[in-house]
Amino acid sequence: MSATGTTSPSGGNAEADPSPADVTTALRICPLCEATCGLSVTVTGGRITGARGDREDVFSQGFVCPKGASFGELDADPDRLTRPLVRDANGTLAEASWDEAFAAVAAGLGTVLADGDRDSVAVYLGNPNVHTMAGALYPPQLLGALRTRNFYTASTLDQMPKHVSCGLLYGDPQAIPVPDVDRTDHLLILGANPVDSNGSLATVPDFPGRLKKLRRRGGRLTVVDPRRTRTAKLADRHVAIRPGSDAFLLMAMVHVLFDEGLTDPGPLGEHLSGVDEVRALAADFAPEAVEDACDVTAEEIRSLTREVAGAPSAAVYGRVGSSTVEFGTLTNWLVDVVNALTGNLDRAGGVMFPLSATARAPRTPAPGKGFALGRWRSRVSGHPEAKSELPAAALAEEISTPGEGRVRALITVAGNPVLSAPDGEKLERALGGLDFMVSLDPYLNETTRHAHVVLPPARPSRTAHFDFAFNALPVRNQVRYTRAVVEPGGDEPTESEIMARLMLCLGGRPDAAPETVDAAVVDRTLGKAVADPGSPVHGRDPALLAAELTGRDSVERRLDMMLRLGPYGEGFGARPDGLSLAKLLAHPHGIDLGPLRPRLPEVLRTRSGRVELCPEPLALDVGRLRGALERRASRDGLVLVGRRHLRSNNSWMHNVTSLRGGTNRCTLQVNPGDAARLGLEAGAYARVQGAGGEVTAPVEVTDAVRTGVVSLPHGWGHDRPGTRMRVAAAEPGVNVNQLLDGSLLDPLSGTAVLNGFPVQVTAVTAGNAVTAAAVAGGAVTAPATAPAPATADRVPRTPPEAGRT
Ligand SMILES: Nc1nc2c(c(=O)[nH]1)N[C@H]1C(S)=C(S)[C@@H](COP(=O)(O)OP(=O)(O)OC[C@H]3O[C@@H](n4cnc5c(=O)[nH]c(N)nc54)[C@H](O)[C@@H]3O)O[C@H]1N2
Ligand SMILES: Nc1nc2c(c(=O)[nH]1)N[C@H]1C(S)=C(S)[C@@H](COP(=O)(O)OP(=O)(O)OC[C@H]3O[C@@H](n4cnc5c(=O)[nH]c(N)nc54)[C@H](O)[C@@H]3O)O[C@H]1N2
Ligand code: SF4
Ligand SMILES: [Mo]
Repeated sequence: MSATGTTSPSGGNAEADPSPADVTTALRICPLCEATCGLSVTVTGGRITGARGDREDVFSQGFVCPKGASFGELDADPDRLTRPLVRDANGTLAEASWDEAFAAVAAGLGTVLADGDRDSVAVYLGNPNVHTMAGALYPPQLLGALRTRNFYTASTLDQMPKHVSCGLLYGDPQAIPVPDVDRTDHLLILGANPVDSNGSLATVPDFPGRLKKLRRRGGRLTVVDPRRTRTAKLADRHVAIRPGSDAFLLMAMVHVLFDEGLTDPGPLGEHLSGVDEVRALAADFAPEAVEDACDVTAEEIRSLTREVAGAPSAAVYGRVGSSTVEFGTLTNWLVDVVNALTGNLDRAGGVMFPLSATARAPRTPAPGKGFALGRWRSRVSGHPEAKSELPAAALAEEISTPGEGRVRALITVAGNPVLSAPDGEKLERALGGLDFMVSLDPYLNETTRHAHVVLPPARPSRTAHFDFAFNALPVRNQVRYTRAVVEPGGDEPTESEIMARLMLCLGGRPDAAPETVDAAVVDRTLGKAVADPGSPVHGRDPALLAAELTGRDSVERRLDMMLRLGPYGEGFGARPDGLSLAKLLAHPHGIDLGPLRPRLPEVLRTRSGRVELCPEPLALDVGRLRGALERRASRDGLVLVGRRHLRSNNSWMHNVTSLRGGTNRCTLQVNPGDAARLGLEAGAYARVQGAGGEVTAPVEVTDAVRTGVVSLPHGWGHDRPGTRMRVAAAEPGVNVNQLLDGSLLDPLSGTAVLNGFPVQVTAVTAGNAVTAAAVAGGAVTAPATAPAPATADRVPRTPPEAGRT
């Protein structure tokens, strides 16, 4: 195993001295959040011993956060699996060879598929899929081969409302405009906390620094959030809205825009349809009509609207807190409606469509096929599909409800839905009843412990990185690629190789070479390209083009092909200065492709060829919003919202010692007024009850949350037996999603309502019958006896049911 540097002039990874004591530096793009910072890592004897921001990175320019700085520690986590696990005849998971593991996958999936029901195999793709090359390259083929309708991802726990609203507005669910943070005069953020999360659906390295720069250059920052977050603290104006009511606020802003004659779409106007329909829909939502529902005064709504409309440029940006809510799709739509009506859609300083180096090259604008929703429905509850996905919240019932079409096998890739999705206990019971489950994951965790086969990918230091997903969302167009920092050993397949072999298992060829999967894609893609009159390679011989591809493995050759055919590509000789893998390797710190540029109408794929500002499904859903207005104003119970911590990442980074502790704890934040009313004391325990169960967590009294709102972070609850995340298990926290029963969804997108749902909170006192076990199970304090570290070869098949506390 040799450490390799990526800073040689060739950009390649010049072979370094193989001596284990040798210290080299190498570049690696950080895969831990959407900011995609360039890291410069120190490698000592094949191990990462340091990580800092790469100052020469064309995009992140040296920025790094505590998670990126802990890249080496995460990479070397001793709890990370290094060999596959296969469940033996006794039902215990034991280490096996890769060939044995793939044989077990081929047999397990083969048996279920042999019955001829393609929907019986479900796929769940978790969040890190968007942070790996493999997650972009193989799932489309995997799903194409399976042709299952049981396709689930973390998107329906996150951003599906944005895909649906963009699909309807622009005809393409991937056409997501991002706030032009560096040039805007006014940034209005709803339900996002980029100072801690570093942004999402907006790839913005050093988001906090850029917000400070915005303020310094005289721009305004407004933050709408029921919590006074670290982002809100940077703002000129913080609007502590009542959770779940952003759709009302934005509707009222639209109302004011029309009412006060502030609409001014500018040059965008000629590409817009549906403006009058939107005006009519907003008629009922005057600020005075919504102020009680939002708990924001009509006066403040009006002045906020005037500020946004009056700014030379403004960008409205909403994320998780505006998405995983009852009116998530409406809210995401209204964000872009305000952007469009104020002329800020597709202009510098507004929100803009990035252009990735591996995207399809721009074409002459023309009407497209549009975006269809609800082409099929889920078997049990009849949820409509969105983007071919069914709601993650419905996976459990699709497994556990008998009948034709029942899910009997599950493939999870980089997902932990037992903690991330509503009602993990129900999902766990369902997983226990599967005929077969395979998980591609480095950890034995709350979800993967149910698998029959666990396939751990090579650690990130041994994996190349290219951001297929996030290069489509950057605040500035750019392209970067980093090769593996340490050469993978022979028995450490990369995620790409594992995914390719998984595909081959489906075809009954578990032992075929993984490269054949990539070669087939290359053949198909080039075959299409040469047949396309708009392509620079039109009419050429695909076999000769394939022979031109460079790269040291089949994945790199695919990347080379995508770069060459892409919008900045060299087009196989057609544009000699253009991009190719070789060119990218010659620029190890990346290539800046310039500021975002207007892209309308070329991005549009709607049937009309216009921005359809008032699509019918959304117009209909406004009826539901109107109905809720009455009920809302009078509601006075407590609702729960989530939060993210800078040193945490969903459910899977609680195992990194240096990121733990301090303020990164699973506490229930309560406003002092509510605490006094409910008799809750700081440090004492509170019982939180919701429709799906209850949890017990320590109370943190803070005026950072508004009244009527409590906050508990997600991704905790590491107290299950049979997992192997020893550091996380020592301080497990509680699973906030156990408070949900999975029935509360944004109906258009199938996205779970994870924010702004009703809870009851009571103080836990000696007298009110909370058992010691309940507190220990849910406590954040280390239980007297930490769960024994589960060894991989002693994991019970059906874990004892956790039972609700
Ligand atoms: N209450 C509440 N719930 C939430 C949220 C919330 O705000 N509040 N947020 C939601 C959001 S935004 C999201 S995205 C979802 C996330 O939902 P999931 O994606 O289901 O959950 P994660 O916790 O991100 O789990 C990631 C899994 O990937 C594994 N992993 C890490 N790196 C790799 C890798 O390189 N390869 C592979 N194969 N596996 C890897 C980890 O071990 C872990 O098992 O959670 C959602 N759940
Ligand atoms: N450090 C860290 N970084 C992360 C992650 C992490 O877990 N930790 N996760 C990554 C992932 S998967 C994602 S998707 C992104 C998410 O990135 P963000 O969307 O920035 O993340 P959150 O911190 O969940 O911000 C949501 C905010 O919405 C607020 N909120 C809740 N309900 C409402 C509401 O009804 N209205 C309004 N206006 N606000 C509301 C919450 O108080 C919270 O501050 O972060 C990514 N980056
Ligand atoms: S901000 Fe995100 S990408 Fe940058 S170092 Fe931190 S975790 Fe990595
Ligand atoms: Mo997410």
